[in-house]
Amino acid sequence: MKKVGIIMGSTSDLPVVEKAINVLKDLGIPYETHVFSAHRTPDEARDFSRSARDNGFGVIIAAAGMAAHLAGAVAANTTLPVIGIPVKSAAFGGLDALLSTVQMPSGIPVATVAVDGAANAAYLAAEIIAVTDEGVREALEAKREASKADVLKKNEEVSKL
Ligand code: RP5
Repeated sequence: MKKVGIIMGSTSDLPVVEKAINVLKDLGIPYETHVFSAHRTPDEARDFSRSARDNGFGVIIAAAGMAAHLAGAVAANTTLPVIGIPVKSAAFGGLDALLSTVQMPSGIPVATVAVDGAANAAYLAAEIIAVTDEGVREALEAKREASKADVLKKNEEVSKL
């Protein structure tokens, strides 16, 4: 199975990124986690991105806050699908990171999830892996069924109030 690369601009992003790690663990998808900064370690970020396909990755998740150029810088150096997580910081409620991540030029897409939307980044990565992996497809479908059963149960409880 292809691996998911999870990279973040700083260890300060880790509390958000952990939600993505937990989803991938739960679905049994192999992943690697790294800290690469588009600004502080641009050479390492570029080298990782350029070699990612040959190193067995199928998709890359990139999380960054503030002037969040990491996902775009990764996308510039690979044709693997790149999913961006804009991370909320003290200023602007994460709008700065959202716009920096989502506003990519034509031809270099970054599939951007919600601010701090790390769980959905992992689910989207899983859906990409599931295009060619039957086991992951089944795991995703089981998750959706469990989520549906949970909401139906809550509906029943609420309707008795
Ligand atoms: C970004 O700047 C990182 O992704 C992080 O969200 C933000 C702040 O980084 P630190 O100053 O906490 O290392 O590059």
